[in-house]
Amino acid sequence: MVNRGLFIVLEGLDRSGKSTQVSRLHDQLEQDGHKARIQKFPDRITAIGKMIDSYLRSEAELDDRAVHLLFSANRWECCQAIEQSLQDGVTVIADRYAFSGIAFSAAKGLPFDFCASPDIGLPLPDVTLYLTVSPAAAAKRAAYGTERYEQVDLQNRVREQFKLVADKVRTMHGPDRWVEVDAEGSIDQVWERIWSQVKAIESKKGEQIHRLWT
Ligand code: ADP
Ligand code: 2DT
Ligand code: MG
Repeated sequence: MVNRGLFIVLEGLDRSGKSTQVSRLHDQLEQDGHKARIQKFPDRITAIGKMIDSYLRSEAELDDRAVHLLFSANRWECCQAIEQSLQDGVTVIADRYAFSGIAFSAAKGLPFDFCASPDIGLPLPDVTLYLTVSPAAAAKRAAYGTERYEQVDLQNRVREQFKLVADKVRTMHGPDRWVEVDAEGSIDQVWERIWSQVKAIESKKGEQIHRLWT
């Protein structure tokens, strides 16, 4: 069998540098002759993604549970394409995934288990790189935008929920599936840390894709 692509997720709070590093990782892999693509979550292009986008920009109001399920549905509608890419040897780099789904909705007050359940069975990432940055360091980066969740108090609650998400991943899927990456310092310094983690999971290309929370 030809080696499959890797499924790599970057997670972290707002302004931790996810999108910057996702793009850099994509460029580096292509430069090295690998096939790679970026999958952003939420994917705001689909019909469901457009509803999520209106909600995040406060142009529409939705019940907390309803929007939680939309975020999950947005992953399910991309799931077949992700699996196809992996089979075709394309590495998929996701900018957020189900872990943001739990952390944000649980931070709003929804029960943790309710938040996790709609994503049961999605493709399990080979690794999730969780970018950590102190509130002080994040504050020195560009200011928050105007979207619904870009507020200090909510972000602090999200940070706490991410700790519980990390515990769940490590318990259910093993400690190597969730790796904290220090995201302070220059973009180049953070990049070196990410690249060394990606090189460490090369061997997963020979393994089957597992399922999330199973
Ligand atoms: P996220 O996707 O996690 O919200 P971004 O990649 O969009 O974060 O980065 C947020 C802002 O911080 C951008 O203006 C980006 O250029 C800047 N930035 C990213 N990484 C660093 C870094 N290591 N040091 C300083 N600024 C950074
Ligand atoms: P960005 O597009 O800037 O990453 O912000 N979110 C994301 C959820 O609440 N649930 C989810 O399942 C996902 C994937 C995090 C997107 C915002 O949407 C939040 C910030
Ligand atoms: Mg981003």
